[in-house]
Amino acid sequence: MSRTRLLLPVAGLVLAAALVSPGCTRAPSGEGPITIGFLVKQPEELWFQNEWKFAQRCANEYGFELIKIGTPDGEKLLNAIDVLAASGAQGFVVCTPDVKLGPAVMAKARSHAMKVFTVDDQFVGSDGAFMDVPYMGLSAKAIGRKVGRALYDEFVRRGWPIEETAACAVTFDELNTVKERTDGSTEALVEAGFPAGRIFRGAEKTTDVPGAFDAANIVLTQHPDVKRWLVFSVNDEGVLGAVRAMEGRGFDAETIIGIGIGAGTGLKEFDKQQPTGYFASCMISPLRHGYETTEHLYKWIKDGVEPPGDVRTDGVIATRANYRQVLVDLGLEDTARE
Ligand code: FCA
Repeated sequence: MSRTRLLLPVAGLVLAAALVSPGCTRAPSGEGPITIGFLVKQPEELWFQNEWKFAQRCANEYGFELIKIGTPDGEKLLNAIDVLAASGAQGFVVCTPDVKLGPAVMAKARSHAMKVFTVDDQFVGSDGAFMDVPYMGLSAKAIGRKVGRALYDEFVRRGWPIEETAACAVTFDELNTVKERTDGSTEALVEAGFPAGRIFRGAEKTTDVPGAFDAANIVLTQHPDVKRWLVFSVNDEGVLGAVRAMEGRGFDAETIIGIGIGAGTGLKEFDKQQPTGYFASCMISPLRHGYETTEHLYKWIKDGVEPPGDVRTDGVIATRANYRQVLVDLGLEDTARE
């Protein structure tokens, strides 16, 4: 029997939850089979698929059951927790679709005596402060700064005249971990000497390629005089959406320097024969975010080992020239682009 079940958010989940009374099938910690959930806000995003892949590797190695559910909104997330409980799960790793759901998620988890480990996006309580729930996220400001520094270095290397150049920042300030990234890039660019007045921000409604495409198009319409663009954003999707919008207006690899943050989506650009405006990526680790979070939760459930409260992971800049080696170094060579 397969240890994996991939459950998509369908109405049946609600029914399944309603049929089983909370907690009645769950084995107490330390005895019986262990089942863990892994809930992600954007199951269509490669980052989250890769987190699932590495969480599954952890489940296979330790021999527990992993249930993966896409939870793009609050209702689906709360329903999924009931479904996990009905399936006997003792806990779950979660990247929430909205950080403000933290108190509701924790109340629901408590009602089922389930343990929770948060990944990528940190729960925020009703007082606006981050909640004290185990968390693994990015060193977001430092990663953003690396992107800003690398953009500036390439801008200087190409000898672009500043009066023809501007930076397009595709932002999503509602979510702290991604705001820190674009703030860090802005900070590093300005510190290096790029004029703050030539950094134009476009707020995206969703952190995906279409959201970034729309945000960048507004910036482009507002600044038709700009001839060369630096591009940064909250993730690979943000930079790719902006690059696609720029291509639609005649910009290309010669006139765009885009640097993303991720470990999959942007790399597809490096496989294209002709370089595109996606110049580099700050590569982050879905292996750590998928495997280690799940491992911490498993040991917490099985052996009562308290997980670390707050772990931050770093990123490394990769270009067309060296990204294959960076993939190997990060242990991602087999999985990042499947
Ligand atoms: C957030 C972003 C994702 C990914 C992750 C590490 O959840 O929305 O794209 O960058 O952090």
